[in-house]
Amino acid sequence: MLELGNDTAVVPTPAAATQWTGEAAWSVYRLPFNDLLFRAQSAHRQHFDPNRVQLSRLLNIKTGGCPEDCGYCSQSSHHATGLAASKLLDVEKIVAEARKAKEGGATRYCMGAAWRNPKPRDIDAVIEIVGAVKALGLETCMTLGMLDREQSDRLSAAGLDYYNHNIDTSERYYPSVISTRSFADRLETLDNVRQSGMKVCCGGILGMGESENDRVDMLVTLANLPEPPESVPINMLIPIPGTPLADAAPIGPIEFVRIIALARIMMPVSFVRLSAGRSAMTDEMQALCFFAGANSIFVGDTLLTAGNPEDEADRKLFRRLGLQAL
Ligand code: SAM
Ligand code: DTB
Ligand code: SF4
Repeated sequence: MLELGNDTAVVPTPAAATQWTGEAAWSVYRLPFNDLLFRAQSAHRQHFDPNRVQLSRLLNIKTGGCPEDCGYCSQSSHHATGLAASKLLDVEKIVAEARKAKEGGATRYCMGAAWRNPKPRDIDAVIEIVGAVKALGLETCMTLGMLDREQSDRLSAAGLDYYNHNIDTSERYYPSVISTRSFADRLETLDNVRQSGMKVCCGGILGMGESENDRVDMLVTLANLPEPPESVPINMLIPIPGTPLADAAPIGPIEFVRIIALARIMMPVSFVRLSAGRSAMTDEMQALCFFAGANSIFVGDTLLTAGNPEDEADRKLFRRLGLQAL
């Protein structure tokens, strides 16, 4: 249970380049809500325009049939979700979708493939895709599973701007969600991506039955990476029928907003993305997330396989809140 701290003056904030301890992060997390949000909004204003939100758009370039057993995922071949598997999409189809995304205001195009890791011929194909999407003037991001150093070097040389690879939860809770790869495997790929010179997009999912401590510890791992990720997606679990987490107890909105605020305080110069799960959030909850320091979203009515708010709903929300696309 959350115990509210009542002495805000003694709550520590590590100086830049200092490692966060679990205790320090927890003592910020448990601040009275108003103090936590004030701190998060103050940190946000030091580094960002508080009324600008970066827009990314996703495309699933290879759907389903994935050999990993991630307990949340519609695309795992271990779960009977009824999703049909596809092959890698043609570059022409991807470019046509990317062009529409750009016309809709997205500045970054994120492409996901349901692979454990890319095979050599997959890398050749995605390198062609990176070049074609970049030629439209969009930033590119890909999430293709585990990468070895040679693969990440090749993607970096091809001009891929970001690589998304989430740690998903705390190291302690990770084996309750995924058994086919380890937390250490995730960190190894993140290290390869960083060493290759690409920007890192790394976050996780809330609402998988983890404790509040697990959520805070996930942020401690992210903030303590040799360099924090430039982009931190915070997903709210979209429960998928047929997966082991289909009936997970939903996370409360206040607990969700606390984690967004803590992410903003612990990684003040990173973009914090309010990612999957917005369709199940009220405008008020999203408004609180933006106030707590979220400054990026996915736009478009589909994420990879699951739904996301319609463009018109997001336009209306931005008008109501006076927000503008970055
Ligand atoms: N196969 C690649 C991998 O796992 O690294 C990339 C695709 S994977 C679908 C990208 C991320 O989406 C996952 O790491 C997870 O954080 C998020 N995600 C997947 N299914 C989700 C769900 N049902 N609800 C919320 N987030 C989800
Ligand atoms: C991330 O953290 N969230 C995005 C992106 N990275 C690739 C994916 C969300 C997937 C939501 C479930 C689905 O569409 O299947
Ligand atoms: Fe595969 Fe990624 Fe889904 Fe895990 S999250 S099952 S690795 S597509």
